[in-house]
Amino acid sequence: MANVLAYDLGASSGRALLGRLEGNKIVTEDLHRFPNDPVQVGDRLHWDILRLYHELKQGLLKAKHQKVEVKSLAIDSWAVDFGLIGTNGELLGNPYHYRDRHTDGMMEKLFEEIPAADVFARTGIQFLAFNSIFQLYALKRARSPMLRDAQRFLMIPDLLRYFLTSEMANEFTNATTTQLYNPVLNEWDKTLLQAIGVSETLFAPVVHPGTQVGSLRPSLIEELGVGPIPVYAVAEHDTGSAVAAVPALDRSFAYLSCGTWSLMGTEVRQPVLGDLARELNFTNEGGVDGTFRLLKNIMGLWILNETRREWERAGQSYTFPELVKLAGEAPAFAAFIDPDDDAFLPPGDMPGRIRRYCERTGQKAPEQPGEVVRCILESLALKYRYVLELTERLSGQRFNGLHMVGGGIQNALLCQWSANAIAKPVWAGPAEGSAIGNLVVQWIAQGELSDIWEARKVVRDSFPVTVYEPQEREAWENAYGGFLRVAGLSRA
Ligand code: ADP
Ligand code: LRH
Repeated sequence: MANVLAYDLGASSGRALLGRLEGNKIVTEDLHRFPNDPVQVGDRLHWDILRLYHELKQGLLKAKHQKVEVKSLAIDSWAVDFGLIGTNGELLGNPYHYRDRHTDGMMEKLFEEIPAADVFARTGIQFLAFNSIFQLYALKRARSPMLRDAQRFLMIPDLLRYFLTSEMANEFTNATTTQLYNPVLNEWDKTLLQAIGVSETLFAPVVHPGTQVGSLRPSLIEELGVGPIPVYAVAEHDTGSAVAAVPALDRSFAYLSCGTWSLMGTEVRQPVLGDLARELNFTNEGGVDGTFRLLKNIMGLWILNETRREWERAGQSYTFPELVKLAGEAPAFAAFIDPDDDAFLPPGDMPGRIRRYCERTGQKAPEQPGEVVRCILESLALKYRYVLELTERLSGQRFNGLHMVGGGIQNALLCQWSANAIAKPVWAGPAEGSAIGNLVVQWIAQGELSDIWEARKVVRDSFPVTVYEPQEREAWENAYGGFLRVAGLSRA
C-alpha cells in the first residue's frame, strides 16, 4: 500500500513517520528515530547537518528494506536556522544553532539602524534574539567569510530538501520566521535586507506548503537503490505543521505545541500588526492555506531537558517518567521561575540558574530533583495561563479549552497542571503533531484531503485525545498571584 513519508526534525530528536489513509483514518508507523545532538566546537554551537542528512537516508533505506512504496516525502524542522551555499553549489560551513551566543546584543545594534517598530510592522514577527535576521546581521558584522561567499540562503528543511533533490527553494512558513519576509507585500523585505547589509539575490523563490519541489536526485536514487520519489514542500516550520494537525472542530481555537519549546496562540486569517501585538511581543508566523499563527514562544520543556542533561553530566540519570513522578511527590507551589527569563535560553547549568533565580527573587531555592522539576512544571503551567489570557485579549476571542499537541503531552502531570492553571479543559493529542501535519499537507496537495479543516477532522477521528478537566481551582488561582509577583508580570 502506498505511504507518504514525513521527516520531522525537532531540536532534541528527529523521526521519520510513514502514513497512509485507510478510509477516513490516518494510520502511521514509526520508520526511524534518531537523536539530534548539537555540537559545541570552541565557542561555537552547530547543528550536525550532515548526520541529519545521513538519518534521512537511513529512513529511505528502512522503507526500502520493509518494501514500502513511498509515494512522496517532505521535511519539517525547527525554524530560523539556515545554511549558506557557495558558487559551486556546496554548503559553506556547518549551520549555527540558534542558541549560539553570536547573536548576543545584535538586536539592540540593529535597532540603531532601523527602529524595532518598523521591523515589526514589516514582518509581524516577535523579537527573539536568534531570529535569522539577527543571525545574518551577526555574520555580517563579524565579516564572516561564509556570508561573503554565499550565493544562496537555505533554511534547514530547504537545505536538506536541496541535498535530496538538487532544487533550491525557500519554503514560505519557515521564511516568515526569519523576520525578513514581508507577509503583506508577500516578498523578502528589501528595506530590512538593506539594513543588515545582505543581498536580495541570496534568497531563492518562495514556495508555499503543498508544492512539489523536485524529486530524489539521480545520484541518490543510485546510491540507495530506491525509486524516484517526489519531494514536497509542506509547512516546513515544525510549529506550522503541528498547528495544521490540531484536531480542532471549532474554528476559534487555542493551541499549545509542546516540545522543546512551548508555542501558544491561535490561528488568524490576517497578521495582527498593531502596537499591542508588538508590545506583547506576539508573532504572526505564516501557516498553511493562507493562515497565520498569532502566538508567543514560551521557553518550554527545554528547561527540564537541560536540567536532566546537567544531572546526567553529574552522573545522576533520570528518565522523563521518573522526573515526573518525583515532581508529583514534591511540595506544591514552593518556588516559581519565569521560564522566559533570558537566563534560561543558552545551554548550561539549569539547576544552578534556577537556584540563582529563586535567590534573586527572595524565594527558597528548590534543592532536591523533585522540587526542581516541580518548580519548572508549575511555572510553565502558570506561564501558559498568562499567555493564554494575552492571546484572548489580543485576538478578541474567548477559548473554552486548550489543545495540546507534541511530545510534551506524554507528561501527564504537565497536562493536568496546565488545565488547573487555566481553569479550563486541556485536550491532549496527538503527540506527533508536526509529523502528522506534514503528512496531511502532502495529502491535501495530492487531492486526498480537500483542505485543512477536513484534515483536522480526519486527525480527530484517527488519534486519541486525552481530556484533562481542571482541578484545585482555588489553590491554582492563589498560586497564579504568587507567580505573577515573582515574575514581575501584571494580569493580562
Ligand atoms: P521536539 O520536536 O522539540 O524535539 P518533541 O515534540 O519530540 O520535541 O517533545 C519532546 C519532549 O517531550 C521531551 O523533550 C520531553 O520533555 C517530553 N517527553 C518525551 N517523552 C516523555 C515521557 N515519556 N514522559 C514525559 N515527557 C516526555
Ligand atoms: C519549535 C521552533 C519554534 C521556533 C524555535 C526556533 O521547534 O520551531 O517555533 O521559535 O523552534
